[in-house]
Amino acid sequence: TDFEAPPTDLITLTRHILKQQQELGERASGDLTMLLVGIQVTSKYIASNVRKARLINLVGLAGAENVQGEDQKKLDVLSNDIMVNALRASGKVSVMVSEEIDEAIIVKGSKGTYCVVFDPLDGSSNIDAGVNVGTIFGVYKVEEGKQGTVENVLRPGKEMVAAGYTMYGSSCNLVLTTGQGVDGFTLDEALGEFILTHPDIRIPDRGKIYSFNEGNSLHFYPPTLKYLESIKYPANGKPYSARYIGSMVADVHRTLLYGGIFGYPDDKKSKDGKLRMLYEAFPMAFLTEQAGGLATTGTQRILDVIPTNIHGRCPVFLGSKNDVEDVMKFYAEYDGEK
Ligand code: P6P
Repeated sequence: TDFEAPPTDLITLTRHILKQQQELGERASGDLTMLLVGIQVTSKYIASNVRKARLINLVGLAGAENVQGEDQKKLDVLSNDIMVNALRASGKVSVMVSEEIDEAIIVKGSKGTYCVVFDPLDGSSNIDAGVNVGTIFGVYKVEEGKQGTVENVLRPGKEMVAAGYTMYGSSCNLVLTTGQGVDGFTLDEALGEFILTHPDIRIPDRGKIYSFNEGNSLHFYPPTLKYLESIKYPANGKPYSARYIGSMVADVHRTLLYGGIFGYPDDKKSKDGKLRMLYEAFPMAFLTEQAGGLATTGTQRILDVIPTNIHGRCPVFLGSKNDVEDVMKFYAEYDGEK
């Protein structure tokens, strides 16, 4: 018969995380598992709100009143509140940094041993147009014997123990690394479970797509301009294709799956670029490297950069190994004005 029996050995995100914990044996306390399960719940809740945003008038500017006359919450404010409350409730977190909040949140009296940095709804300026948006998060472990303070998050991205994003689009995809490769999950809304659909994501060594906002070309430094020239007018007569969604989670997700390069360079207008280190550049660089790609500022590995400010920015070029190496060559040759 052509009836296909439903799968009976579903690997849910929870099962996947538990398996990784079991593989770590005694070394794993289970705290990271509980933390990631908590983050998973926030992604499901944000997904349901993004999905119905227009229907329940959740898009648009904060401060306006909705039909019930309540203070309307912009979707990213709502997403932020969901994450802060869930992370606090997990009891595993001592420090939080959110793109939506100026100061770091030190969780009073927490015995939590993790610090979570996150952008609750990255790309939300696109949401009114129905473009994919996402949650990006990174996790540091509080160093032995230290109290949770802001210093615990002013650390290079290479010290993160986990990172991931959830993309809210035609389907809801959660992509995660705990330093043992990258795995992608798709939300089955009927089950309310993230199901493993993209095990062990590996980015191709070279792609055919470049993803830059070329509207900033007027301000680009020569290495960026020369690199773009080299793939738009290549000697082999086969230019790259341009794809730019303007929502980092969507542009990085496509880059991880299809290969190629995503860039948000520093330029004369934005001396450090636009993307934030802690909760945009570091998590995406961690994921990219874990998938076999590279992530550079142009002159140094992104994961080696040490932030001095929790909302500090850095230039980003990430994606297929060979494509990112091409960019680095143009930067290495350049000794001009920066
Ligand atoms: P631009 C969205 O606002 C965001 O922070 C990232 O998600 C995205 O990659 C970038 O900014 C887009 O910036 O200047 O190209 O609109």
